[in-house]
Amino acid sequence: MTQPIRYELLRRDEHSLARRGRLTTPHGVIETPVFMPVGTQATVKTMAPWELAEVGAGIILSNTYHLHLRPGEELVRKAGGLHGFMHWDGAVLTDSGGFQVFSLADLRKITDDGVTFRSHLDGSLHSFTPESVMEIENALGADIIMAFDECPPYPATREYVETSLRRTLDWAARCKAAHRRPDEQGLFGIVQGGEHIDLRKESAQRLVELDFPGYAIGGLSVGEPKPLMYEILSATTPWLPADKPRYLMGVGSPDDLFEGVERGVDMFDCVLPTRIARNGTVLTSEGKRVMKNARYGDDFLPLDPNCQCKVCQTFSRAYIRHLLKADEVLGIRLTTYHNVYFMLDLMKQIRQSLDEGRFLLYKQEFYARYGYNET
Ligand code: PRF
Ligand code: ZN
Repeated sequence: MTQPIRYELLRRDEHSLARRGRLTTPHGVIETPVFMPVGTQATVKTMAPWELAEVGAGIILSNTYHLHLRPGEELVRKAGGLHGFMHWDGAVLTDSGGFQVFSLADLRKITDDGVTFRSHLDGSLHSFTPESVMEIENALGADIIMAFDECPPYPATREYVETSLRRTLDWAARCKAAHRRPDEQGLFGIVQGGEHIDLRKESAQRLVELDFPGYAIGGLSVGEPKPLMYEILSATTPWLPADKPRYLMGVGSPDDLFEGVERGVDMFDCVLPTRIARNGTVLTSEGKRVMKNARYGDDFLPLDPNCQCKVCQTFSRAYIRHLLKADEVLGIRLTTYHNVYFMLDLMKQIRQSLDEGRFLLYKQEFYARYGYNET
């Protein structure tokens, strides 16, 4: 059997745990560290797949929970999987629903077998088990699929986190056993354990014994202070094998990318760039800008004068502000395009700084210009 997902460690940073690597998938080679734009419903909101390719996306994320509820995995399978359905020939990763069920669904009931819940769309009754989630993810056909896990809330009692972790570890083994397309889709395990570093260690070690082609770190950025998140991250990545990719789930503001890379993370996803774009906020090298602000009314500069994206090469702040104020859909298309370009370009700069052995220096420069305080 050939592994569908292969990771090559190209270079380690001398001053941190940061790594430069390369991920080979059935739909392309991905340079890491990488940022994955979020396409929850088989679309990165407002962006056509050719635009995703244009801004340099190599892999996007989609969601089992949403696609199971609508339009259903059977339709997606018939269309040739997510790649055929949405006409995206880059790589795709599907999250397992182990997070969305807990954040979106109603009347959840969790047992050792799985979770029953009511759809947030129409109240219909559903159940997810490790076996049913693998069946759905096999039908959706992403290159990387995630194990079904429970993401405990923050804060939670240690007792709760421990019980939940036992269940998540058991579910990881059941997912591995139920995966029917192991030579086409790589299944990643997910580390949980809340804020408890001994549980994080145990979680990582037990998953490594199960031997996955990649490991995710879940249960972070769920309301805990950022310094605590970074502390848990620092205590987790050393327990993961150096020759496999590490994915920090649902985390990816510009500072999170630097802090995560510094601690040995290779993959990130976050709705932040696309979500804030739709309320008119753009990311720039000098920090965020709220584009409906009156100060941009007669400002004919680009969104970010340091950005090479097509939007910044073409349109002014004044025009984009006008579109947003008039609720013209082009407005949020342009802010989304720019924000996704910004995140992908930022990660490209991070990779280049790693190649040239100046990652921490670049981090310092970026923070100074963006307006973050060094941590
Ligand atoms: N588990 C899964 N997906 C996730 C998370 C998790 O813990 C998170 C937490 N940041 C985001 N997405 N399966
Ligand atoms: Zn731009």
